[in-house]
Amino acid sequence: MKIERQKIFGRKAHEPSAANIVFGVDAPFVPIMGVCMTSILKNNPAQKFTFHVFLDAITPPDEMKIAELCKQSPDLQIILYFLPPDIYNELYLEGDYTKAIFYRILAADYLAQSLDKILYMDSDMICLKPMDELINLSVKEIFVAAIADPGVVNRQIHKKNFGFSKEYLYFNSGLMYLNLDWWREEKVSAQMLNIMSIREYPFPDQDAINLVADLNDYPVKYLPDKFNHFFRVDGVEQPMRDDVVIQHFTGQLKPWFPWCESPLKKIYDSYKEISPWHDFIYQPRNYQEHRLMGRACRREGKWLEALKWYWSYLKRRRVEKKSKRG
Ligand SMILES: [Mn+2]
Repeated sequence: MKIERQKIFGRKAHEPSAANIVFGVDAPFVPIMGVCMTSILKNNPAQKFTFHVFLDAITPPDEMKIAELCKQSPDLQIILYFLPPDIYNELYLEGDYTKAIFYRILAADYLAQSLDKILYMDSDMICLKPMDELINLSVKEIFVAAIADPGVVNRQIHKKNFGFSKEYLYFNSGLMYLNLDWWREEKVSAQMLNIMSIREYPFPDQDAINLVADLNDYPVKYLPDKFNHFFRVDGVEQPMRDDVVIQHFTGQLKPWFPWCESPLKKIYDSYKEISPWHDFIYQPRNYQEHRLMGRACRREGKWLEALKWYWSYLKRRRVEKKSKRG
C-alpha cells in the first residue's frame, strides 16, 4: 500500500463507536476541509469521530490547526495519511480538478484492511444539522449509499458517450457511504483504475465508480438529497431548504471566495469563524480571480486594496496571456 507515513492527532486509541469519515485533499485545500470538520463537530457534539485524511502535503501552520481542533474536541481523532507526491500522475485530469479527487480510491483500499464501512465526504461541504441518521445507516448487502446526481442523472448524452446503460441512476461521488467488505471482495479500486486508464472522462473518479456500479449491476442505496444538497446545478443556485443536513458547494463559485455573494456565504463564514482557520484568506489563482478580488474589495469600500488587486490583475493578465500564446 502506498502510504509514506501516518500522523495521529487527538485521541490515541481506536474507538469502535466512532464514526469514520474520510477526506482526500492537497495542501491548499486543508483549510477548506478544516471548516467542514468544524461544522460536523459543532452539529454532532455527542458523536465520536475519527477523521481519516489522505493527502500529499500539509503546511506546518495547518498541522498546528489540526492539533488545535483535536484539543477543542476531546473525543476526536484525526489521522493524516501521507501519499507519495508522484502518486496518480499517470491518470487523465481535466479542467479544474486536482489529483486529490483520486485519493478516495486509495483511502477505501487502505482502510478496507481495518474497517467495514466509511463515509467519504468532499471538503467543499458543510454540515448544518445532526447527521446521526446518516451515520447509523446500514450498508450491508449494498455497494454504496449516495444521492442521485442532479447535474448528471438526466444527461442522456453523457450516459451514451461513456457507456452507461440507459436506465442507470448516476450518483454523486461527493458523499458516499462505502461498504468496504464489498470494496475489498470485488477489487473495486482495480476496476476503477482500469476504467480510468482507457480514456479521459469529464468527471474522472465519479464516472469510474458509477461505471463499476452500472456494469456489475451492484446494489446502490439512494439517499434523500438533504444529505448532499447541491449549491449550484448548471450555474443556477438551488433554493435552500430547512431540512438540509449537508450542504455541498458544487459548481465553480465557492463560498470561501471573497466575491461570492450568495446568502449561504454568511452561514459558511459563521463556521469558518469558529474554526481554527478563522484567519484563512483565499488566495486568487489566476488573473481573472485577481479582478474579482478587486471587485469584492471595492464593494466593501476598501479602495486602496481594490486598486492593488486591479493593478496586479492588469499585470498578471499580460504575463498569463503571453505565456499561454508562447
Ligand atoms: Mn465537491
